[in-house]
Amino acid sequence: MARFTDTISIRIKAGNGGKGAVSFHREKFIARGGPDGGDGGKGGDVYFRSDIMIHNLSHLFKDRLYGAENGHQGMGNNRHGKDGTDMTVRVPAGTQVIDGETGEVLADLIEDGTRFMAASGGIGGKGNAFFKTATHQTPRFSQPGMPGEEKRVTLNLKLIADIGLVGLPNAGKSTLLGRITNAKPKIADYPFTTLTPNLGVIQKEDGSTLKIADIPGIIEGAHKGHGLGLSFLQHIERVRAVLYIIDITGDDLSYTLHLLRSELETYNVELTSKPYYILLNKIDLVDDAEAVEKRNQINDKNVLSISSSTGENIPALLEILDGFMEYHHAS
Ligand SMILES: Nc1nc2c(ncn2[C@@H]2O[C@H](COP(=O)(O)OP(=O)(O)OP(=O)(O)O)[C@@H](O)[C@H]2O)c(=O)[nH]1
Ligand SMILES: [Mg+2]
Repeated sequence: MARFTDTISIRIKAGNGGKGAVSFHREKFIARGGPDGGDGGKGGDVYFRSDIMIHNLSHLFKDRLYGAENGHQGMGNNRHGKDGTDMTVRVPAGTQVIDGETGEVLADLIEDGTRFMAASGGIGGKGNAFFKTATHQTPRFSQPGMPGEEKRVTLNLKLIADIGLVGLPNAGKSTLLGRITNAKPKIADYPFTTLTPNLGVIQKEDGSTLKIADIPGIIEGAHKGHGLGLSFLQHIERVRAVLYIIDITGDDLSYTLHLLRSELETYNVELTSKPYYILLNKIDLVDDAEAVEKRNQINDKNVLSISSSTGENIPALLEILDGFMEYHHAS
């Protein structure tokens, strides 16, 4: 699996403008032709373009220079130089482009296919033909091209998902993601199997999609850096709804829920005011009596017991997810 990269700093440089040409018209039997040096071409621009097929920034290299082509020189016979080819850096949807010096957010490429010009190419210099005047018929000079813009930018990816999965390590978040979306996350019977966020997509029949983010497990004290900390919560900051995944075989489910919520709250209180559902996972491991007793430990109406392994109650979960999307559109 490609490494998940949250943030990276790179350099960008637009192309310089091409130099204008110094040239004089030559033709048989015409002794002294006029100036015919064409203008230089414009330097290429540097763009960032969001692409939903890319999920992280790991294809980019830290501190590398991403440059566009310089404009070509003007030529004789009034031919203009070719413009330099643009450089387009593809980034995942959800990438912020931040000015490396001022820290200003230059662009937030949320929608798929959004293009942002981050550095513009220099214009080409004028050829000597441009400088011909009534009193100065034979200018022997031309303009150089303007330099292309150059800067350092930091790219910061905040995954864009509709729904975020939150739970203790080993609760079955990744198993659930693998069951209901196209994602194939790593699943294992030990904590912190997931080290970097996974994004899964549910493709609906009407053509719409529902994106779900599976993030590393959270433990008590995560806000103090315990476990993997909380920084990856930035990837679910923009979700529409949160699913708390709790292992039903655990001891005190109410405490687990409280712990998850208070960690989220410490990070960003908005996360706990979003629509949510509590999923008691691994129901296949308990008998009916225990399932009822565990369910009653949680004093909340938004609770559903499921099994990510056997698929029990997954259809009901999918209906709840649809409800979240409608809720969002209505609000
Ligand atoms: N019996 C049963 N086992 C499950 C169920 N869901 C997940 N598991 C098992 O629980 C273990 C942990 O599952 P994961 O999906 O890796 O858990 P996670 O929450 O993503 O864990 P981290 O990535 O470490 O935070 C694996 O051995 C899964 O096979 C379930 O519904 N029933
Ligand atoms: Mg996992």
